[in-house]
Amino acid sequence: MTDFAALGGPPAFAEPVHVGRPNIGDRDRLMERIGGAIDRRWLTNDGPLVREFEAELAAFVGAPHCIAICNGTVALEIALRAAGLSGEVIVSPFTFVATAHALQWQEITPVFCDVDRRTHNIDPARVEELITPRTTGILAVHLWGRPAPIAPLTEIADRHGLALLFDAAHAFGCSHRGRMIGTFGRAEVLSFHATKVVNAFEGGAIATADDAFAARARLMRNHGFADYDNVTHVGTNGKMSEVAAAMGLTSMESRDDFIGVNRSNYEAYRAALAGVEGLELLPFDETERCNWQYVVIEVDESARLTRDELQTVLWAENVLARRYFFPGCHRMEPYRSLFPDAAARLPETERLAARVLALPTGTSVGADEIATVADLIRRALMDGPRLRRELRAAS
Ligand code: T4K
Repeated sequence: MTDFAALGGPPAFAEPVHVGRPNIGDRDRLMERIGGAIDRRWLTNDGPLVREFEAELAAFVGAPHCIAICNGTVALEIALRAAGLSGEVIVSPFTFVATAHALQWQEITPVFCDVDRRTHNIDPARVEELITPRTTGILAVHLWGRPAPIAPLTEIADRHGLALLFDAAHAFGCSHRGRMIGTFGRAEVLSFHATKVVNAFEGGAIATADDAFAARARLMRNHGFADYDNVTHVGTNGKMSEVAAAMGLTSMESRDDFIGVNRSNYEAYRAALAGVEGLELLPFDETERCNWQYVVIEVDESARLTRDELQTVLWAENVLARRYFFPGCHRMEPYRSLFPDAAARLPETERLAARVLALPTGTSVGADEIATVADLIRRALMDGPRLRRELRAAS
């Protein structure tokens, strides 16, 4: 056995092993669909592939309306607008920065609410104390595909007359109490980015049961055009292209296979990492549907390396494990400058942002890679004191 690459040994992998390698479905079907779009000379603007993709999404999620959008971030922006939000919106800081940016981009103030240390989702017990006369809504994230506390948030939103929206970018294909994510709140926003379980290269969607909301979102997606020459609403260009929908449809056809691979990858990590001191693999509720898209470990104080030291060791081995979501939105600009005292109010977010590491999974990662990654983690933590000493001496 050679030494760790961080200490001069050869890396375990010759090529980088990424967290977000796209799942690729049936190439022939994809090319056929793209060819059809080219033959039709209909490339974007509510084309037939986009409509078919929307119908597939609506049937799968069980939402009356699924509006395909060019990406998840613009889908969030349009959903916030269609819900008429302004002033302040309560949101988790432990998320991809797009969640907060979608608010700030529209001059809505994101009010960061701390998360629950166990679920990593917004803590409903902390939401109410952040409501002010300027609050118009709550934007909750189903982080890692684990549903946000939907029932308590719904109760709080109803009692205070607030709109409740969900950032479901991680949760396509997941369920809560037997009901699919995409059917809760005023609307839910999905992402079909290349790194997601189902992808459209870039893509997103708004799922809602509210007819008027859906009609507004559709108008806003296409510059507010209700008809030729007739603009009835402020809007943007949130349209999905036919090429993106071709990928989305093809990806949907392999969805169950992708989820199956994610699940077996997760189980392989679980078996290989069992009993490693100071390390917890984030669990999922196995009584619900789950996309198993993120394999997330928490490295706690009893581990022999910090999360950052472990990441350094893994990166040297070409294992590009990611510190999702470090350092927390509240520590990124413009929020760091706008809310310099936020960290003190967000102890659980601070704690998690220092402990969490996402490991490579998806269809480009197989049993051998997982065995090697898990073995590296196990050996690194066992050899922690020596690694720490030598890494410090070298820096
Ligand atoms: N809300 C939440 C909670 C989200 O997580 C996201 C997106 C959004 C909203 C916004 O949805 P979109 O507007 O993106 O539809 C990546 C993704 O770009 C982003 O979509 C995703 N969340 C986030 C969690 O991950 P980065 O900054 O980590 O991307 P990057 O370029 O570092 O890529 C991640 C890994 O994937 C790298 O190791 C490289 C690998 N990769 C990436 C791409 C694009 C590939 O191997 N092939 C590829 O084609 O954000």
